[in-house]
Amino acid sequence: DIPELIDSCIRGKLKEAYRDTVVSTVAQKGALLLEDYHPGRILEKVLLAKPEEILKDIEDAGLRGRGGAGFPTGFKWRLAMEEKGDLKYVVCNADEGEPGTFKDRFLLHKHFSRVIEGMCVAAYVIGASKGYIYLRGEYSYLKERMEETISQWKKDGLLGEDILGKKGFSFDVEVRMGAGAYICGEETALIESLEGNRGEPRNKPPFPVDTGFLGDPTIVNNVETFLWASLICEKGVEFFQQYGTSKSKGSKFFSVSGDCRREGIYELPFGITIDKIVELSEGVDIKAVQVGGAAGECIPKRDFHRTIAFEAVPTGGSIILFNKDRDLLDVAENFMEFFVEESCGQCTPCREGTIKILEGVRLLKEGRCSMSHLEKLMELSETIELASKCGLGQLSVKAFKSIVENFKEEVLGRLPEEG
Ligand code: L3W
Ligand code: SF4
Repeated sequence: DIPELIDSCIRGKLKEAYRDTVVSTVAQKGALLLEDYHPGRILEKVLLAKPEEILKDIEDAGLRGRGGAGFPTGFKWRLAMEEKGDLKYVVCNADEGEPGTFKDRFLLHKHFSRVIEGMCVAAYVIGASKGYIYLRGEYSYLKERMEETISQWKKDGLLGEDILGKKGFSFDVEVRMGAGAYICGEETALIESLEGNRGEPRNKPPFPVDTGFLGDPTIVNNVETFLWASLICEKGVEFFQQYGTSKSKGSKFFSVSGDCRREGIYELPFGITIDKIVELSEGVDIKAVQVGGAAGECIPKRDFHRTIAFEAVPTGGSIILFNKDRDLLDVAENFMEFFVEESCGQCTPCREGTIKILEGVRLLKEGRCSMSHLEKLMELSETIELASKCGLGQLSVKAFKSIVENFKEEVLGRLPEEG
């Protein structure tokens, strides 16, 4: 209901010129009912049930990973649960590094206990005894507070041996720092880094669910995924499913920034149109919206009817608005510089290809790129997508390609006349 959405958005309007404020279209019924939360209460309930019953709820809810790829969380947990062995791990991917994404920072700051509780639920389901939170290097200022909360959980018997008196259920959590490398958000690079190695992606398969941290079964989930898992256990499957589409259930946290009056964190239902987000955030003269950060698609105004969902336009949470005065080649250049800098250098298509695309974008900006060179850049982009080893390389050219394809007039207008 659009009027109701706008109304609740305005009531939750940004109270301060700071991003840690939530605007929500689902404030009345969504995750923002977090105020009545008491650490450990969900866990008490969970420990009365069998791990299989809890897993069934996560599966029935249709929770999908909130980090970007949307892999079914319940299925991932089931694969890890079915693995044999005493040592299993739960890893929270808090290496939020996608340009334009800052929703996990908010969740770690304001709702960290929820995240720990979600990790405990996961540990109970898969039979893990140790958890790690891999925190983005730039978020080091959150570490002390997070560790204080973890200590309190230990004091309260919510972490440690025989949690809440449940014989045999022991689980401990530790914060480990990243060092500012975007690639460490890729789960296998993250695991390498946790092991003390250089953060470089591994080949997949094997997947971490069977061969993860130190070679043992490991689940890696995004911060927000754990938060939703705890909410599903607390409020039930129906609560979670009240929003969303048939393939992307629930609502999601988004970081909205760029040329709008209300930048901030938004909790919005999957299935929302890009148009609606522009309207809610009070974007002015918006000609393009970048969905999914540097690794995402640049959507033109004529396509703002498209919806945000894993089966439509997917995102881990980053939405950046660009107004009519922005040069989208500046945007492409900025993103390509980012990937050149962040490529781990392990495979050639990504290491060398991103440099070639960046050079091409600069030629385009200077009006020195011929049509045939542009065609070669598009071909090279496909090679990079197909031949790169990990998501970073595969998605590194998505923004560039979508800018060329979706803003043809603007880009072709930059070719030299003879081109
Ligand atoms: C078991 C199989 N598990 C897939 C698991 C896999 C992973 C998840 C998604 O990320 C996006 C992109 C990047 N058996 C499995 C299986 N899995 N098949 O499902 O896997 P995948 O390969 O589809 O995607 P991905 O390469 O993990 C691609 C973004 O994620 N990205 C992530 C960054 C996230 C953060 C964060 O959460 N803080 O930084 C990194 O590349 O942009 O959108 O768990 O194991 N047959
Ligand atoms: Fe490293 Fe890029 Fe290859 Fe990924 S695609 S392994 S980031 S060089």
